[in-house]
Amino acid sequence: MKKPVRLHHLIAVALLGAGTPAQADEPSFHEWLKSFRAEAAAAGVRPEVIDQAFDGVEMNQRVFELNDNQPEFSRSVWDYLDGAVSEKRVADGRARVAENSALLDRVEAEYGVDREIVAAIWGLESSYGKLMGDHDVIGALATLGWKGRRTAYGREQLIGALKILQNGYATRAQLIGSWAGAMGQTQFIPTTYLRYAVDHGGDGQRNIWSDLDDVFASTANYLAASNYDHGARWGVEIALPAEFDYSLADADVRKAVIEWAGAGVAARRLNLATDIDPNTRARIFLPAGAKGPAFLVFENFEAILKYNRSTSYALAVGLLADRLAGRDEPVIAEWPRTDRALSLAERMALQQALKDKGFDPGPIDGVIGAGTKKALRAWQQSKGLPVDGYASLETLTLLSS
Ligand SMILES: [Ca+2]
Repeated sequence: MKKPVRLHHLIAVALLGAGTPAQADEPSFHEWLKSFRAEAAAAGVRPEVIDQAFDGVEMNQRVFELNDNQPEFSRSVWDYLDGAVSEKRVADGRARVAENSALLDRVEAEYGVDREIVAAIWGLESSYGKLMGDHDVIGALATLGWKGRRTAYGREQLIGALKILQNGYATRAQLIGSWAGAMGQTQFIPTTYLRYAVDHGGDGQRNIWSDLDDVFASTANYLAASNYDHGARWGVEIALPAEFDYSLADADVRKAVIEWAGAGVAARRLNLATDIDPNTRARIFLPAGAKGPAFLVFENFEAILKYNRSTSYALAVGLLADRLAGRDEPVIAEWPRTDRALSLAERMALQQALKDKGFDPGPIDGVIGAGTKKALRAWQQSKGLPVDGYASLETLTLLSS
């Protein structure tokens, strides 16, 4: 029984950095909050704004649990897509798009962002305005800023939230949102709000909570700033040639569509040679590794990733937008539904194992991002395995043996 013991040991070691163990010299939440006032003041927040914002603020223990269970990172991609692009969400989305058609058209014309993409983000972020989160944003961000794995994020966003109050963009009571401080129907975090929220309705308020003019325009404005290409697709499902070199399915390997077609890559529904501009830059994305569906993704996929760095999220936005646009194109290839998603502890154990073997995955944070995938590919290459960079339970077991 050597293997399981080794795996559990790795998980236990990785978890040491994950939770929020109390330490003797660690400040209490309120002690930390008091000390943070100087940092906020140095960032230009007036003392009376800080007083008002921090009056009665409470630590939010749920924040830590929710941070460790983000569905777009912790669930398998097929499981996540079943919920994110459910038939109900498609039907609700079509109804909400029809109701707001004129406004979505105006926003599309002004910002050059396709209305279905704006609507799909709206659907994923808040179920079209129905679920905006019910956490006190100041309390949630102060909790993240106090301790745990995301203190830098929490502190930066807390200062952002204080600036929103200082500038009079929102009242203290309005600052309600997700456990991570994402607010309103677009779920903007404070720094995103400060940079990209717009007053489209013209009433002087950037109201992403209840003014659909501002909700749609702010989302479109953010995507436009992320180089969204109007009228272009986000991606297409593809079939890979036999004997495909999976090391080419890498976020850093971008080629013109014509080059991919020349290498034997074929779209499942379109003709790559005639239906897509042959010079379009694209990369191959394998959400579930070599065993699952394959996609060729374009610049708009990268723009959606600026909104949320989860590739499952970006894929869900693209697939939902296609459905809202009337393109009923379910994914053709089968997902490996018998696999299960790795837990946070297992993802961290996988990163630690890679690091121990000399393949640097970057920070041991449980996020399987570009750094981890690169390290995983290098390890797979060294073992003569398919180089798909996919973090499965099978991979973790092999790494731990
Ligand atoms: Ca407004």
